[in-house]
Amino acid sequence: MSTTLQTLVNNLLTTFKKLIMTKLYNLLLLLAFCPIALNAQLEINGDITFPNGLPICNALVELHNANGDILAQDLSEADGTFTLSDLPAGTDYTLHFSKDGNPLNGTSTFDMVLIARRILGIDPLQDYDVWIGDVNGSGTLTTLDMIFMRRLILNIDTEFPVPTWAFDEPQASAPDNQISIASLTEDLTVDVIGVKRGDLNGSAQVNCD
Ligand SMILES: [Ca+2]
Ligand SMILES: [Ca+2]
Repeated sequence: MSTTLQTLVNNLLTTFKKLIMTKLYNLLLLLAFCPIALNAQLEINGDITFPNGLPICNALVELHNANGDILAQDLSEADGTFTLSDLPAGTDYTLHFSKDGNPLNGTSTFDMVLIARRILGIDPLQDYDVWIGDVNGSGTLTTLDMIFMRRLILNIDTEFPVPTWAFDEPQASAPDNQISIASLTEDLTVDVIGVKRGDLNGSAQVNCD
């Protein structure tokens, strides 16, 4: 074999080796990232507002799986938004909502008067009035709710029979502070309405600090 031919063969072999090494490297790279690709990292975000559209801050949002394990949590920002990131795709997830606060915040005898006027039909029932006024969780607005509000105002009780804040999807009839997610296969955006129970005229102060 001539020297020129030998050089050509050597060059070809070197090029071939490089090609093989590059392909092998790419394959290893693909395998390394494969688990992440299979276990898609998804996001649930949303907006928590009062019925009038004003934001609700510092509401705790938790994502539970079917076993009740908390997979992620976030507090809503001053603009009412929240984000749960790096979520694995899956089924039977539930979003849970809650908010700390004094049950008396925004609840006064004036709210009792407003409930009485709605019960008596003097004022028409507005959207979310039942969410706000149903402080015993019966699903209806009755004089019993007025009694529980009165007990709270007089410090006979320190809280309502139901959570101080109610959250749910806008179209829910009776809020249960949960939103079910049947299947999480892609990023999801949810709209959430929240109300402070026992505060018909929306006088509750919300501290976003
Ligand atoms: Ca009730
Ligand atoms: Ca009020």
